[in-house]
Formats: sequence, structure tokens, C-alpha cells
Amino acid sequence: MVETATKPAATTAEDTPKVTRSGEINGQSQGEIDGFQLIIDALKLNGIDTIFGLPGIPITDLTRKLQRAGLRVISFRHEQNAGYAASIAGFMTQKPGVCLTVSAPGFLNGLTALANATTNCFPMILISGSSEREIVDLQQGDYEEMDQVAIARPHAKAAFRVLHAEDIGVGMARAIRAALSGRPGGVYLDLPAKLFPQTIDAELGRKSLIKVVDPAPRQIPAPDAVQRALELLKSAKRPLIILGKGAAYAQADADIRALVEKTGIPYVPMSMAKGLLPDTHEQSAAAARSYVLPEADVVLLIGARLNWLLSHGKGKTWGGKSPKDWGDRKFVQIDISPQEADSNVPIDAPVVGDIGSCVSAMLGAIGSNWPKPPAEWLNAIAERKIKNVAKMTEALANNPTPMNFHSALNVVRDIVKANPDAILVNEGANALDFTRSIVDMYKPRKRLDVGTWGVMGIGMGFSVAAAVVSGEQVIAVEGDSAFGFSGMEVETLCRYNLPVCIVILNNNGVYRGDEVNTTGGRDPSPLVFVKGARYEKLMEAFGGVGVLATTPAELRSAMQEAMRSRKPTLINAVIDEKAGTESGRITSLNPTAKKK
Ligand code: ADP
Ligand code: TPW
Repeated sequence: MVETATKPAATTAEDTPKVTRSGEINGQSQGEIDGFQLIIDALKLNGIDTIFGLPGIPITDLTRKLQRAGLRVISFRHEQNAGYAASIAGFMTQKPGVCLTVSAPGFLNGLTALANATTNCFPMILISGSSEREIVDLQQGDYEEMDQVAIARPHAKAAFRVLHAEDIGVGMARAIRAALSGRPGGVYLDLPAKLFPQTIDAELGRKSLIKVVDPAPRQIPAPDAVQRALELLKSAKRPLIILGKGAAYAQADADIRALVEKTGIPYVPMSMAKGLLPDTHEQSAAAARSYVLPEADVVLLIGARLNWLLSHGKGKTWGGKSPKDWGDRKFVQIDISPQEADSNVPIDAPVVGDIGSCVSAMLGAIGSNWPKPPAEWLNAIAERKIKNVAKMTEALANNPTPMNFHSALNVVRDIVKANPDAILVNEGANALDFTRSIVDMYKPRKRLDVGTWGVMGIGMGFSVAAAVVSGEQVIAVEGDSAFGFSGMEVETLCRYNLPVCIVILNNNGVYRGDEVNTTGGRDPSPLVFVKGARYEKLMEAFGGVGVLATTPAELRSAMQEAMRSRKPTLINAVIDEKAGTESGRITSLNPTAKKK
């Protein structure tokens, strides 16, 4: 520590130390430490070993110095992708993912990912270089001038600016705590250019750094809240558990599984909670979702908000007569945020605390003779499951030409089954919905997707981070439109030689590819792309493997080869351009559909 702290840090772009006769190196006395080094030391001290970003003024040297200091610097082609990478690294590791960008435009490019991280409760820190505060506040027109803190604040859980080298330690500590504690989220840390070469006494600098102790403290639920929840669950005739991505994030996998199995309550996983228990688990009611939601009388939510993805807990999805109908159902909600309960419908038994502590408290209180849910309920679910699984099996057995979503995803389903440690990244509309329902997941945190906003563009950023953080094989199932949002990062995949196999379900457009411009004008419909596009050549351009697959057999052998070789691979899986519906399964959210 002292050794690194006293190590002279160079500030020129070339980084060749210039030693003066008075013994100063680059104008910095040997007993001093500069902002660059303090930032690096603060990150290292807190166990942050990977930075996702894109260099340029004023952070170019910082990226070099970070690399030289032994951190992994993953450099992207667009900051948005670096930001998404950081956010999902945070979700996977419970350490804040760090994204480093230049000022104004770089910052703004990263901001979408920061806002998405906050929305999804992913811990992330966006660090951007910025112009001097004196110039920004007087609006004097600096290079890439922008009041970044003010712009970041509404999109982040917290936003901080550090003006003095001696405050770097506090700034970093506050950012880490804000990102990780309570409900995780995105944090913005503003570092003005002038801060980097600022020097202070090395000993003072060393003392100014903070190793954050217990950044995500356990929050133990109140015993009476746990009792209230258990009594309600025990009284249920048709209980149901819904697992959300908060449950996946919490890494309380064994206790969550024990709670589900000891109570015998059927469960439904939200998209990114798939695999928390294997999708093939006999208590999974995913294949009977549209039956269990309206029928359940007591629902236990574990790390899942009653937002649009759960139809706000009311209306027809939940058996209500009108969209506003709350119904008679009771809800138990485990969440770390004390403000989450009652956000849409009354929560009869809120249990506030971290999921690990809440689930273990419940487990401790239920003992070993918890009554199994009534057989009538379990049998009714089993019956629906059998019917729906049979329907799915039939759909998967078809082998139409060209391929459709089912025949292509049947292959992906088999490959994921054979490679349960592989991480599945997924985006698109139909490409998302069909993959979610067709491809079973077997382990926790293996499915990463568009999340709470249903945002397109996470694909390559998530893939890079998943491969870098876990070292596992990644399979990215992408709609052709979805892929386009981050497609240039195939170069990044090749540069870092990451084991990512991209499968583009290519139907020539947004949702589908057969729409025509009915005005008779010369432009194509806004929803279609160049027909027969050869996406696989993009990967070949950078030395990766590109494959055109027009049949399930071709897709299968290409995916098998990708798993074997672990080379960056892009498979252009050509499917019927008439396959797919507008907006996939959320067609009803289109304003025009609502009016009808
Ligand atoms: P999904 O989209 O899967 O339904 P959401 O993102 O809507 O999930 O909900 C996740 C919830 O989990 C959030 O309300 C968040 O506060 C909560 N959460 C995240 N981490 C924890 C944790 N460690 N303990 C308790 N709750 C958590
Ligand atoms: C940042 C709107 C939702 S889904 C989608 C768009 C543009 C693409 C659907 O086509 P794709 O998949 O990917 O080819 P498929 O299988 O249905 O053909 N901009 C952002 N986010 C969203 N969600 C959109 C636009 C959208």
C-alpha cells in the first residue's frame, strides 16, 4: 500500500517520467501522491478489479494506469455497452460494476445504462471525467462541457463530485455504499480533469482512503412481520411463490430452495430468476402461469416488484373483473426497500429485510411440520402443466422451412441443457418471449435479459461482462433488431477472445420482416431491414467465426462447435420473416391496441 502510494505517478500521455534536478518526477515530489494513484488505490482497496469503459480526454491516462496497476480494463466501442456490462457485472457479483467514460457525450452514452441499472436495482458506478467546475458553472464553453452531476442525479440512486485529491477516498466509499446498500442501484461519480494530476502528501493520501466495511449490511426482518407472513401463508388454500431477480441477486440460493421445498408451495420465476431452482423442478408452475396467477389466494413475492411485468398485481391477469380490480387475494412481500409495499395493491404482510435474512428467518420459524398445500390445488396445477407441456412439445417437434422461433429455439434449449453452466443473454421481442418460455435454465443467475424496462441494447455489453466476470461460455440469443443496438461490440468479443456464441434469430426486421410501406412511397416500412442480411460476416471481419444457419441441423452443429472451440461465434439463424407478432407478448401495451 505504502509502496504503491509513494510510487511516483506520471501525468503525460506518453507516461515517460520527467525527473528534475530537485528530485521531482513530473513535477510531483516523491513524497507525494496524485489523484490518478489515489483513484486506483481506492478501487483496489475495495476489491474492484475490473473496469468497463472507453478512453479519451480526460481519462485516457487513467485507463493506462489502471491496467498497469493490475486491474482489468475492458475497453468498448460505445459507452452504453460498457455501462450495461458494468451493471450486469454488479448483478452477478454483488460488487458495484464500474464504467469509466469521458465527459459530456461519453457520459451521456453511459447514462442510459446507469438509469437502467437504477431501474433494475443493479449496483453500478458510472465514473466520468468532467470539465472544471468553475468553467461549467459559468457556462464558458469548455471542451465537452456539461453539468454532469445535475444531469445524472435524477437517474441515479446518488451522484457525487470530488474536487480535491484528499476526498477521493471518501467519494469512492460513498459511491460503493450507495450502490450496494439497501436496494442496489446506479451511482454517478464525477471526477473533474483537474483532480487527476492534483498531488497531496503521500502519507495523508494513504490515510484518506477508506476500505468500506460491510457495504451491504444485513437487514434482519422484525420477528412479528415474519410471523404475520407465515400465518397468512399457512391459512392459504391456493398459495403461490413468485421469485424475482432480487432473489437471484441476493445469492441465498440454498435457503430459497429449502423454503420452496419445505413449504411445498408452487412457484413461478420471473425472467431473470429462472434457474434459481431448476426450471424442471416439480414445484415450478411456470407452465401454468396463466392459471396460477388468477387463482392463487395468497402470494409470496420474494424480490419481485408488482410492476407492469406482474400486471401491477391486479386486473384480468389476477382474475379481476376490471383493470382496477384488486381482487381478494392476499400478498406477502419480502423486499429490502421499506417503501415497496402497497405500491400497486395492498400488501397484507410486508417483510422488510434482505432476502437472505428474511428467508432464513422464515425457514427457522416454519419448523419441519409445515402443512403441504391442499392436494386439490397442486393437482389442478399439475393438470394444466401437463396440457401446456404437451402443447409445447408438439410445437417444438415441427420442422418447418424456413425455421420458426420454435424450431430454432428447440436447438438452443438442447444446447443449454447440455451446458447448464453457460450464461444465456437474451433480447428482442418475440426472440425474448419465446426464449424465456422455451429454454429451461438449470442454475441461478444464468439468464440475463432486458429487465424491468425491456430495453434493447444490453446484448453485447451483458455478454462481454458475463464472459469476463465468470469465465463461462455465454450464449446470446438476439432478435436481429436487438442485436443492431450493440452489434459493433463483436470486435470487442474478438479482441478479448471471449467465449460468446451469438445466435441471431433473423426475421428481417423489428418484430417481423414482411411489412410493406402501404403509402406507395419509395421508402421501406419503418419496421423492416435489408432482406437476407449476412450478419455472420460482421464476426468474420474481426477474426471470429461466422455461420449462416438455415436449418435446425445447421444451427445445432454450429452451436456445438462454438461450445467446443469457445471461439467468438456469430450464427445467423434465418427464420421465417412472417414469424413473430408486433411487440411479442406485450402487444396489448401498444396505445392503438389499448384503444381497440
Ligand atoms: P423482477 O423484474 O424479477 O420481477 P424486480 O426488479 O421488479 O424483479 O424486483 C426486485 C426487487 O428485489 C426490488 O424491489 C429490490 O428492492 C429487491 N431486492 C434486491 N436485492 C435485494 C436483497 N438483497 N434483499 C431484499 N430485496 C432485494
Ligand atoms: C432502447 C422498442 C422492443 S423490441 C424491439 C424494439 C425496437 C426489437 C424487436 O425486434 P427483434 O426481435 O429484436 O428483431 P423479434 O424476435 O421480435 O423480431 N429502443 C429501446 N428499447 C426498446 N425496447 C425499443 C426501442 C423495441
